[in-house]
Amino acid sequence: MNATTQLNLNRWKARLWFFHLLLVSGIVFGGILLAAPPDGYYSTATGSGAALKTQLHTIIRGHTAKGYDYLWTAYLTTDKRSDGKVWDMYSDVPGGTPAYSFTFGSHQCSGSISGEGDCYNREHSFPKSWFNGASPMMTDLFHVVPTDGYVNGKRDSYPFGEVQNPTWTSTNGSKLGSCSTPGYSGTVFEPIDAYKGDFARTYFYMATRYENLIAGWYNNSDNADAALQNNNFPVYETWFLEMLGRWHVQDPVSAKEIARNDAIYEIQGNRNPFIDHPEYVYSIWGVGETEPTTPPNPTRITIGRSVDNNSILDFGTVSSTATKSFEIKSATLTGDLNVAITGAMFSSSVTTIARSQAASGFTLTLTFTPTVEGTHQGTLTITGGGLATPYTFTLTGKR
Ligand SMILES: [Ca+2]
Ligand SMILES: [Ca+2]
Repeated sequence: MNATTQLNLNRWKARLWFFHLLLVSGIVFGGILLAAPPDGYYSTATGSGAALKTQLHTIIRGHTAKGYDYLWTAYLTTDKRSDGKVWDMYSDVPGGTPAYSFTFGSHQCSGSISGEGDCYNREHSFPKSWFNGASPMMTDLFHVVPTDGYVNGKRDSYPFGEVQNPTWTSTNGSKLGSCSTPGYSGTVFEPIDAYKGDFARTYFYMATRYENLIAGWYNNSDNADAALQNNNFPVYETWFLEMLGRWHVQDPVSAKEIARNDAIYEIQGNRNPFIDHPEYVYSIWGVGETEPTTPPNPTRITIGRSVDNNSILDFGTVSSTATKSFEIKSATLTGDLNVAITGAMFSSSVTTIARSQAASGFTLTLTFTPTVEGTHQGTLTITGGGLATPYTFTLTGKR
C-alpha cells in the first residue's frame, strides 16, 4: 500500500469514527441526532494544510461577538451539566463526585476568592494576556469557559502542558508545575485527561478563527512566546502542536463538546470545525493522526529558544563587526544540513552542519561586517537533512 492510499484509508477511518461518535451521542441524547452543522457549512473546505485552515477561517470568521457580561447568561445553555450545575472542567470529575459544584448565578465570582469551591468565573483558556484582552477574542465562548476562580488564578496565563512533578494540584487533579513535555521546561498547567482533547480543539479553533491576527501575539509575553510562533501557520511551536495533536487523539470529541458547539452556534453563529470534523487537524497540521504510518514531517530543527522559521535576525547598528550565535538542534535529520547566506556583508561560520553535530546541538555563528554606511539585508537558508521545507531567515543590520 503506498503512502497516499494509506492516508486516504486513514481519513476514511477518521470519518467512520466520527459518524460512530455521532451515533453514540445521538443515543446519549435519547435517540435524537443532535450536532449537525447546517447543510453546506463546510462545502468550501476542500483543501489541505494551510489552505484548508484559511478556508475554515473564512467560514467561521465574522461571528456575533456578545458582551463580556453576557457570558454569564450564555453559560446556562453552553456549560450546564446534566445535574443542572456549572460544568467546570477544572473541578469536574467525570464519572465520579467532584469536591464541590457550582450553582448558576449564586456561585458567580464577584470579589476576592478564598479558595477552591468558592465561586466560578470566566476563564480564558487561551490566556487573555496573549492577545492583550482585545475583542472579539475577549468574549469568544469557544475558549472562555466557566471554571473555579481559584484554580483559574493558579493557572494564571501559563501555557497548557504536561507536568510530572506538580508544585500544586487541584481537587480534580489539574496540575501546575514545570513542563515535562519535551521541548519546553517552563511553568505550565495540565488539565485532567478527560478534558485535554476539549482544550486541544479549542486551540485549533483559535489558530483558525484568528489566523489574521495571531502572528503577532507571541510578542505579548514569554508565556505566549512559549506556545506561539510569529506566523499564522502552523501558529504553534512544535512541542506544543505535537502535544495538542496527542491530546486530540487521546481524548476524542465528546457529547459535551458536540452539544456545546451547537449551543455556541446558536449564540455566535459560528462553529468549531475541529469538533465537527476531527480529521481536519491531521489534514492541516499533520498531527493527531489516529493511526500514524510514517510521521508526516519527521525532520524539524529548533533554532535557539525562540527563533521561529521565517523570522528576522536583526544585528542592529554596528560600527565594525557583530556576531550572533544560535544552537541548531535536531534528532530527526536524515542527512547533513546546508547553510547558505546571501548579502555581501553577512557570513556564516560553516556551510554544512553534520547530522551528528545537529543531534547533539551545534552552535552556528553569523557575522555582520558592514563595510559601507546604510541598511543592509541578506538571507540565511538552511536546507537538506530531509527537511520538508527550508528554514529561511532575513538578516538585517545598519551602519
Ligand atoms: Ca473530553
Ligand atoms: Ca515562539
